[in-house]
Amino acid sequence: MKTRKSLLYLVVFLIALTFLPAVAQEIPPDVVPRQEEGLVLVKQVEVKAALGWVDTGLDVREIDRFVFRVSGTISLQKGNPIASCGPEGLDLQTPQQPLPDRNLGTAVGKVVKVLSVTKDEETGEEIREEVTSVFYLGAGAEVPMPLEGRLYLGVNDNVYADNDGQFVVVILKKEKTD
Ligand SMILES: [Ca+2]
Repeated sequence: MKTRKSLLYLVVFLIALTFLPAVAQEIPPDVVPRQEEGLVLVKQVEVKAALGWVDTGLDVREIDRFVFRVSGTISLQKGNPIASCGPEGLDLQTPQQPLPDRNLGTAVGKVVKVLSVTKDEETGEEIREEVTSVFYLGAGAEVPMPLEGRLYLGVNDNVYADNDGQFVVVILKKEKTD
């Protein structure tokens, strides 16, 4: 009886195997970087909505042009059914967001250039003087880097702790055409 059961499992497994290629094709085309002329895949980054700004680990230069493709669903308030949104965010703007004129919860990026790092003599605390430039991504955008520095990705929200879900951001770099 036991062997028959395992045989049944094996058959089910083999049938499942034959369907695997079909399943693989169902991945949304936005997530899989298409091989396009002039575009080089740099990396794919998971942007958890509850973590605030995510460091991509990429140092960019002003001459760099990146193409971002964003997918996924997040919640801007865990448990609230109307607070769920895709990379374009909710049809709502608040003055507190990093980009106040864009939708709440939309995907955004920023470049941070550190000008100086000094230590407070008394508290020992690190004082960073930096310049920041935030830009819009939505479901996808081509963005010339506004300054030289570290690239971060996030969601256009000012209260992160109550968020849930994540965006997946595919970062492609535009090759120079001239
Ligand atoms: Ca929130």
